[in-house]
Amino acid sequence: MNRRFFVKTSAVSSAALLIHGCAQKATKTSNKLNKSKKIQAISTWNFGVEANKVALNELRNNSSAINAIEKALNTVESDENNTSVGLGGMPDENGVVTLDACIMDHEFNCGSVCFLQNIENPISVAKKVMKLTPHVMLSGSGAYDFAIENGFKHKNLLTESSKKLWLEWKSKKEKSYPEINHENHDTIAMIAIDGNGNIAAGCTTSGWAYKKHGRVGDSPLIGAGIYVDPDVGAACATGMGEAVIKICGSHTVVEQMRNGLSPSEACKVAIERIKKSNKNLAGLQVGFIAMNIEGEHGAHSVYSGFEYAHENKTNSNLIKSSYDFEWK
Ligand code: SD4
Repeated sequence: MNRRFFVKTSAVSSAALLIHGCAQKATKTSNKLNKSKKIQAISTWNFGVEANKVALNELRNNSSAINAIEKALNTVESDENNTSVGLGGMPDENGVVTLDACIMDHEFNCGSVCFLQNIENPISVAKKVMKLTPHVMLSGSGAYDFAIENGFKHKNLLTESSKKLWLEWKSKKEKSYPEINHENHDTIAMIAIDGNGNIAAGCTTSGWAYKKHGRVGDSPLIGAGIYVDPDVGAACATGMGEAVIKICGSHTVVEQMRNGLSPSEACKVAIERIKKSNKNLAGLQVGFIAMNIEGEHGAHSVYSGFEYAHENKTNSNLIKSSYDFEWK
């Protein structure tokens, strides 16, 4: 292992563990937001800054949180320069772009697609699954057929530049997976609160570059990639999906907030579980973002390098997540 691990102790981390180990505060049951905290969005990585602008524009025009998230994530999916989501996303080991996405509103309605191919905007297909079917998740060719039936267009998502990189990777004798961190930040996940104080979340990705054909990550899994509880708040994950699935990551974060932890403290508890459940943490980056129904937000990641964007009516910020280990 050629990484230097050192623990970054912080007031937040000790407070989180102290609070977690001691008496837990009463469950929050009110979903009434202080008016000044209404209308805001957080999203993963630096491409979240532009996505949040789209979401805030929608929210200012009285859009619901879930519709604002869909519009915002569509712009990232359709940006071919972004090599980790939708069009131009990095393909799997066979050179096939396969997409995972899910969305959830403030009434436990949710929809999801996984292993979807040749459809540019999987988050919108996920929303249609939620609205038009009695199901939560459609996969592969079934998800594709459903999308086509509902007016989505077939599109080749493998751009020339992604194809070139994939061919270079394929020609190497020693194949390694690109590390998931700031150089290769897959997945946009977003949480938004609308003018009625309703909270929602969504997530969309082309997943781990050069993954095995057929591999599905955490991003389409309700409870792993995202989770929303209208009495508590919402959380989203990014990073190595296998590790997030093992601990039902986003649900874990929301449950910690239910027990009285702040969003960043709750994310830190989930990262502790990631660390406990994986013997080898080399290169295993996972980050969580969370927002409670009071509009407080936070994040925590295994390694440095994770950041999230926040935007409300007056401010737009890219915030460095707290973390446990220095990257490299
Ligand atoms: C996955 N969680 O497919 C996604 C990838 C990701 O930053 O978020 N990378 O496992």
